[in-house]
Amino acid sequence: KKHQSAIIWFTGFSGSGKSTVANALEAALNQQGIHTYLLDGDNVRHGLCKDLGFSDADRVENIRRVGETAKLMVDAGLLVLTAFISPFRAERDMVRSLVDDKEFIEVFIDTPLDVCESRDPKGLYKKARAGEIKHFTGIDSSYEIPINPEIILDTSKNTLDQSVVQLITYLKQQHII
Ligand code: GGZ
Repeated sequence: KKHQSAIIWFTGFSGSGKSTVANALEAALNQQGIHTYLLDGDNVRHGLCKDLGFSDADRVENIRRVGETAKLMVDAGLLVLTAFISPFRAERDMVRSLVDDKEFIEVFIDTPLDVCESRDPKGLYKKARAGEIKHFTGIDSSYEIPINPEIILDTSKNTLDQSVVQLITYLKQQHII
């Protein structure tokens, strides 16, 4: 076996860089022959969670389902990466409690909101400011910052390569890869 199974849980605002960093990390891991699966809005919110929106209750249920799915994948021996805003501490901690201590790696993508908003790759912040989208995280829906994340990254201060190197270094130190 080339690796230990674990959940690498990315959390942060829309536009913070979660998916970008998770995708780059996944590519680097796959290059080393490590079998991974990346759960994100693209493959979850159109299927498993397509009945859910962005109310607090729906986000709680979204993260619960993603967490339980990630746990099953850990049982199957995978290194799982997840990229969801996951704005609430209680749900992130709930997922942490589903697996062994060293199997949950919380990665806080601590890119400042103003940077995320200026990136606005899908124009969603603009719509939220205009009131066209309600309950948008950072505008009129809350984000609870992680208290003890295993890793903190700020994609406005570090390059993508630097972020990936920091993550790979951590995974090696922890003997996960
Ligand atoms: C936050 C929203 C919203 C609202 C649509 N609030 O940048 P994106 O587009 O690709 O990432 C955001 C994604 C967030 O879905 P998650 O499943 O990660 O959220 S949570 O963990 O809170 O359940 C954004 C888009 O969906 N989006 N409306 N109101 N993000």
